[in-house]
Amino acid sequence: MRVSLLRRLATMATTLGLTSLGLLGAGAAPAQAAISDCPSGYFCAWKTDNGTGTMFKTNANKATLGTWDNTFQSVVNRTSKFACLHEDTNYSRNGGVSIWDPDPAGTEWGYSHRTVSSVSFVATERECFLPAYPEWYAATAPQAAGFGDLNADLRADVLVRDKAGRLWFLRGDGTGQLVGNSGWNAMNVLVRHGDFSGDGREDVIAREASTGKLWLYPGAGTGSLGAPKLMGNGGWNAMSRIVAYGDLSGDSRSDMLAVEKATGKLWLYPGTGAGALGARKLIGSSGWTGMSALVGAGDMNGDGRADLIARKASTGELWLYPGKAGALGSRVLIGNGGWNGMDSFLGLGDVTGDGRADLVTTTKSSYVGEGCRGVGCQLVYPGRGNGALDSREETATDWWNLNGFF
Ligand SMILES: [Ca+2]
Ligand SMILES: [Ca+2]
Ligand SMILES: [Ca+2]
Ligand SMILES: [Ca+2]
Repeated sequence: MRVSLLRRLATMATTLGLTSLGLLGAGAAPAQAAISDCPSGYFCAWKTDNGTGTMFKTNANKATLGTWDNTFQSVVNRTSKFACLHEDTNYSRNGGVSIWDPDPAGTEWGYSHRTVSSVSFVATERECFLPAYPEWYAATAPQAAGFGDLNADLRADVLVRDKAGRLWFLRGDGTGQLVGNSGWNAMNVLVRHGDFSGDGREDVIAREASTGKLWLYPGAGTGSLGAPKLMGNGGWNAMSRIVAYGDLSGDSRSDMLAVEKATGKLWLYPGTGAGALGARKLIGSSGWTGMSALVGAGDMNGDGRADLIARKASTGELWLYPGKAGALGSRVLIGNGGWNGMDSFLGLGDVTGDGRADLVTTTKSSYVGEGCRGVGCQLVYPGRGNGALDSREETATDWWNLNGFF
């Protein structure tokens, strides 16, 4: 698996080099009379560098280009999708690909390379050179973790939101399934951890950016989500972080934590087990806005209670706050700096198959690892079962050009 992933990374580097070259021509002095011949909704190309002469146009994928093969010189993309110009036929991602953003108004045209042999139209830039969703592999755990596993097959799952606002369910075997067609970009928080509705299936909680409302999307037990139910009626945009945590209150029902932006207070919102939240309780009096990541990671220290992992922004340290009945205990340092190089943190339970909860991250551009560098490396930090983490393992290189994972 790793070999093929690394090979793909090398391919991407080539791809991106060509992409930026392909865009160098954009914005050159337009010859409006001819470029404007391209109809709305079409991608058009010409063999000349000023859009004169015979015009090629299409609004559908073209696996081969016939007499137009290797002739595109100036191009404009008046479709609402990304146009991928592949150097090879059949939309091959192995050769170079240059990408033209959707531009329905036809205001930006530019030069191509006379190397284009197929054209495809996709919803996200990423799909010009990678599958819509990344590969996710998880080992089968010896027992259910109670969270991180939407379809209850003992393998930890990930939900991925792409830049087009679609939601993908990654079941842990490298495959993915579309579970949300559109609209998910309207949410500015997406979290999950255990069952909030009371049916034993893991659910998703989302905050709607425009209204500050909190919505519960009940899990169907398959990776799909049911119709949303209102869980919090406005005001949630006052929270800088919202974490689906697991049970902290001690009643075996999943709870939520939230950091209040204005005060830095940490609040516990006990889940009722019927899709609602009870009266909140203060569990951290100040300073929580200084944390740049909060993860409901499950039971990291082996005492049977869910714990919280937090990254301190100023130091890049990782702290474990052990869950007690209705409160958090004294914190323990589990990562000694360097964690600011991480982009996302995922608490998914046991992904390595040893029965102990692990921590999964993706990286920022500053990351330099053994087999992957830059943005979008995926790392697994196996939990030791006593709160500590083992050394990272680089598990994938294609977790980038997306819009969040949880
Ligand atoms: Ca549920
Ligand atoms: Ca509870
Ligand atoms: Ca614990
Ligand atoms: Ca594990």
